[in-house]
Amino acid sequence: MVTIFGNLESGNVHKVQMLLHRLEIKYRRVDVAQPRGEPRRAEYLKINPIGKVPAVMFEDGDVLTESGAILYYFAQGSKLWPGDRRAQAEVLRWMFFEQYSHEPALAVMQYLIHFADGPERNRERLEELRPRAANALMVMENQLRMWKFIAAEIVTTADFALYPYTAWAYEAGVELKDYPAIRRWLKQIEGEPRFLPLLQDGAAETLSFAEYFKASPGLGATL
Ligand SMILES: N[C@@H](CCC(=O)N[C@@H](CS)C(=O)NCC(=O)O)C(=O)O
Repeated sequence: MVTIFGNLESGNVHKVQMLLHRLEIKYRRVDVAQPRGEPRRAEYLKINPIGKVPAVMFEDGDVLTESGAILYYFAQGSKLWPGDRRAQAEVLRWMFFEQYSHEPALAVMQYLIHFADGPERNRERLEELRPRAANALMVMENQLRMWKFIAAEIVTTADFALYPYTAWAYEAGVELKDYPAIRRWLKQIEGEPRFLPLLQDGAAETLSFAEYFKASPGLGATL
């Protein structure tokens, strides 16, 4: 079985869980949580030297990291990844947008408010990120006024990439009332088959950090 490393509070992890759940791929999850500093622990750095979640480990011990690369890998051959080269580039365009312009504003704001030292101590950084988040959301809003989904008229991997931190915008201190097309799009995704709500675990089995690493101390070891 594939193993995914990451916690439920991470949107980057959730997008991978959403996709695996949608595609009915059975997996187990090891709870590696940023608020507890676990991605930076020596045991986990052997799996992902960059110290971030998500990572996935295949049964042979091969590891793949970066949520976008993981989505790409699993979506191949499904309807979530288009066959046409130009359409594929469009999906990638939005996935790169998510990683460079959207997630670095919305995910960081959410983290600063809920998991770091709190909004008061991070006021300056939050003020700096707020216009960037608004800009990213406006770009999405304009696209979604014309298109049903973000990269096509049907749901694609790019929608999975963008869903979690957009749906969590209120946790980043951003209201979506001025973004009606985004609100419509969120509802559409929530109405997709086998939709996995935020904070819900889709894993067949879940292990704590301690349980997994006690049993698998070496790189590539599987239970
Ligand atoms: N580009 C990476 C970003 C992953 C990322 O930033 N993960 C956060 C949790 S959402 C993390 O593990 N942070 C741990 C840390 O920075 O200490 C991806 O999309 O997979």
